[in-house]
Amino acid sequence: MSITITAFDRSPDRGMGLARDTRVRWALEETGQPYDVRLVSPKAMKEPEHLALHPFGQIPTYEEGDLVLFESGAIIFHLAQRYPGLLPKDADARARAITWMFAALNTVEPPILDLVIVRITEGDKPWAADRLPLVQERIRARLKLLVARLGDAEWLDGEFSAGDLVMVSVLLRLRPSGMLDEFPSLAAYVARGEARPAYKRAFAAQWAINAPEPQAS
Ligand code: GTB
Repeated sequence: MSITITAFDRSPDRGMGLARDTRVRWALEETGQPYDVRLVSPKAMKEPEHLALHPFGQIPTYEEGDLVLFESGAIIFHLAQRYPGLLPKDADARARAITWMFAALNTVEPPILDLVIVRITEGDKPWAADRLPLVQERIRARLKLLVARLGDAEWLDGEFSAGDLVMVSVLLRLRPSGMLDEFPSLAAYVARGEARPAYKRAFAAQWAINAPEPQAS
């Protein structure tokens, strides 16, 4: 059954790989599944055809035969359950890897998204300057504990898993702010994720669509 995902026709990050289709592409590459991409404009995302796939009018979506999914975490979880490569065989290790997926999405990603909101989306609001340090401190508090748990390990729990894939993808969103570099062990952890051949293929595929046009001299 062929797989089709959706992505921005032109990602606002201009190819940095921060839009959420990249993590889904990465999971597809890790599990060795070929896939097609349908590019969607911001306007088309809010039209009935796309809303039938994604109730909130966003990307990414996932279609495989009659199965339609949305939410990057759910899509990655589906791929990890269906195809080998992203979850350990041992039941307890598998449950722990799934726990890390949830931790990345529910505990680490929210304060990072708050930072994006306060710096960019609401950066011109009068409260933004007061709110910024509060959000930054919440992120630091959380990441200090993540650093402690990761320790000297290569990955969060034994072999690389879907938990690492989602955590690395979430932490990547912090890079443009410079805050990732405050945590060298996490920056190195993210770099290990980016060094995986599957990540490189996923990044290159989205770059091919989103890379800025060369400027005429
Ligand atoms: N919880 C959902 C998931 O994980 O799939 C969130 C999906 C989501 O936020 N999708 C965004 C979207 O469709 C694109 S990825 N937005 C359009 C809309 O809501 O109308 C978020 C994103 C956007 C831009 C950057 N960037 O420029 O760096 C990074 C990430």
